[in-house]
Amino acid sequence: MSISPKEYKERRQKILTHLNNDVLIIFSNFEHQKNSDVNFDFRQDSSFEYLTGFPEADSLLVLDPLGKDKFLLFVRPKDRTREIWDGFRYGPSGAIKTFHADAAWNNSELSTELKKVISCRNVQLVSKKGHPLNDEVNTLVSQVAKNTSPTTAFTEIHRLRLIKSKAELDLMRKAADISAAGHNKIMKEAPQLSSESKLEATFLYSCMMADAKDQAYPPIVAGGKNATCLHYNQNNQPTNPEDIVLVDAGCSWQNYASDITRCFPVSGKFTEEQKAIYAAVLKAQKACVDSVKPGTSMKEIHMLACEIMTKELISLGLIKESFEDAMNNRSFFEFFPHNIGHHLGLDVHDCDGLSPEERGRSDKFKLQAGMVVTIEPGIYIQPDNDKVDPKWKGIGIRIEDDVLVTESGHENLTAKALKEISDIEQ
Ligand SMILES: [Mn+2]
Repeated sequence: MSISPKEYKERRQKILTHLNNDVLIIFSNFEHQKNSDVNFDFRQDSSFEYLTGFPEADSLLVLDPLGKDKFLLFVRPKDRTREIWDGFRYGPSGAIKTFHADAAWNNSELSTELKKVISCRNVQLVSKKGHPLNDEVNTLVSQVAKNTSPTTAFTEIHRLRLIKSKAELDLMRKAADISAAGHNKIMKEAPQLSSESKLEATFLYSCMMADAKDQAYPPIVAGGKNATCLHYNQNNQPTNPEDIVLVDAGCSWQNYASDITRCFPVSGKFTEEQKAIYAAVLKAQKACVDSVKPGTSMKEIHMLACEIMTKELISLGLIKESFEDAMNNRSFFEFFPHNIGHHLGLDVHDCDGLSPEERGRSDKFKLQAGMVVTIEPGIYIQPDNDKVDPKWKGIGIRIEDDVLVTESGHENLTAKALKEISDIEQ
């Protein structure tokens, strides 16, 4: 299971067609130092990955629609010493043989070979500060290219990435299944685990035992009031039996992300207040998942969540206004200060090369079959919210699934992760 060479080629073909006569230059990612000679885990640049599948740092992709050779790569040279220390490198010959580049060179040949391609041409380029070739490429472009063009091809790549192919969906299903199993495992083992760290370890263990070594983003494992911090990721506090734990975690599989949030009581039993908030979020979440279909917009789904949760918050006495006033005043915002969800794919917050409107904040942009979005309403009652009865303070609930838009409606890719109150308590 993986993306075929044919599919990579089709992706490049679409971008080559889009370019007219421009040359496109895309940097790979580069190694980021953690300390001394230790680097952070390397992760390929998503758009570079999308068009090449080439996994190495310090590379450069050039697409030339007018050239005899259209798919060009500059890569790290074969180097016996570096390979003994750091591992295998494909080198230019591997880039051609395994990744089907039309031509490939060592990075050191950049000045002569790239110069030939871009001389007197319009170039589309997004700089990547810190990449070892960044300065050289920018200097060359300013010296020998005709001009730089607006970077429409980058936007186009993100537009293509919005719609997932069958092969991409297979990878995303795999990631979703592994993550769902991880969530179910920690839910089950939580009563025996006394800290956020141990819960996180259990999730990571479950993923890695399924050979998913990478997480799509750092897990959020938030006990008690820590769950009211949206991107809490210290994950280092003890958990108490009376706490709810919010776990927002998802592995990636061949760079494709999953993104699941579940909340459960450490003891296995919700208190009345926890259960009431959980039920309110679950009601909104299920209605929103059910509303996913082609032709609807993320904005509409967001408003549905706001309406349902506003009604619930009014009936629980947390909002003390009429429904109309509460909606007009956006009173829900204090409890639900984020969007209903986001696109999911190579990136956890996918396709950020598109405007927020095109990613879902405008009614104009409708969901289409093949898109994958998260649906993740939440209610967070800040510990310092003095307008509410103290019994509610510090409760934070979010429930998140990954939902594929299909021709006929939707498919919940993460339905296997338990979320019904009775299932959780069992
Ligand atoms: Mn998410």
